[in-house]
Amino acid sequence: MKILHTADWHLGKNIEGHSRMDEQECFLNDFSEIVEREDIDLVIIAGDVYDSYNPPARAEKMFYEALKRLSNHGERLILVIAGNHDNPQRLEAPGPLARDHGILMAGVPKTIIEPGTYGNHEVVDSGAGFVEIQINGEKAMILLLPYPSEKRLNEVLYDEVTDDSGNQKSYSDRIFSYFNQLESHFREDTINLVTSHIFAMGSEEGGSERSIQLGGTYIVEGRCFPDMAHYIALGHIHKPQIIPGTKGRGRYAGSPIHFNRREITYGKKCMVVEIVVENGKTLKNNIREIDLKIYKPIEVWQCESVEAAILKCQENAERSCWVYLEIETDHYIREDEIKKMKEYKADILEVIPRLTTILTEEKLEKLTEQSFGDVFKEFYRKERGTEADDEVLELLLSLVLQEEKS
Ligand SMILES: [Mn+2]
Repeated sequence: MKILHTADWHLGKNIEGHSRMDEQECFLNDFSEIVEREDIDLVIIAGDVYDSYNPPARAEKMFYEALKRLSNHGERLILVIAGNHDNPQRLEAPGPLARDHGILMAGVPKTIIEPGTYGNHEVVDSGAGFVEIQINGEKAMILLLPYPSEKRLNEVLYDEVTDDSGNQKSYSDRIFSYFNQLESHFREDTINLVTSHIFAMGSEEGGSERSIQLGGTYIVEGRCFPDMAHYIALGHIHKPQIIPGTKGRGRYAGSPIHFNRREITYGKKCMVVEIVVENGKTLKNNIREIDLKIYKPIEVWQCESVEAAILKCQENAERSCWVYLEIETDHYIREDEIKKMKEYKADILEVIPRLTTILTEEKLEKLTEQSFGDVFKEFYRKERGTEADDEVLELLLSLVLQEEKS
């Protein structure tokens, strides 16, 4: 079975108020080509399909078009789980229509995917937290944990919320219990998979995730994931990486595009996993990363002057990129100067003035030349319109002196 793991599409997400949906559409087109080219059997989308509970209509349309193309009339199964950004009920809502296309959707941990025909394939068994699928004679058992908020997790754990002495179990311990209970569904003759949208301990944040861990309580340890899993497909972290403590079997696919300037130092990927199980033996378990294109890079331009910045905008007018413009200057950048830059380069996200160091030093020198008393006298004169009398000045200086000594 050939599986493609992706996550964190965040359809409809903006950057500084600018839409990224053109780029997301490019990604979705290329993504369906990858899926075709790689001859994928199962696509797993591990949460955060949308960026918000209330995505723009265009984002929803893009998602449905992509699903339709990916499924290829039910030829290929697609499993979608909700992330912390998705509205779980809304994500599941098109389920009845999606089923004919071979699309399985799970919004919350207690979601049960009904057994039966999905597109050209079968769901042979299921319950809260697991689904067994059959694709061309190959069987896969998938443990599912759509984004488990505290409340959603407790709805499926019943007796597992407290330990033997009645103390509340830690979040990580509860996730451990959850998978521990479900692990019995894994068999030797099935391809055993896990998918969730969760923050795994020791993973490195990409820089654009909305925190789901409050003071570290929502972090799960690598040992929480079942040992028998051939592959663990996670969402939430936007930087592609191996999940610590999973012996290389667990991955974050990461998001398909750079969402902000903190992310531009690393590439974007999706994962192709090939697993072959025959007569209770794992004959193949390969993970391969596929690099994704950068459609419209986020760039930081450092310019030595306003004139240099305008020139750079002019020279790069035809290039497609988002720009943070950092400009060294000794004055506030004027409206008309910014207008000129934006005439050449519409996709300037922010103009950031950097006061030149020479100027700052000069100012400092000027300030330190004067004694504190002189600076105060000047201030008093300006504020009150009269000279500060010696008594006030002495009192102030003695206070300053005391403060310095203590
Ligand atoms: Mn995300």
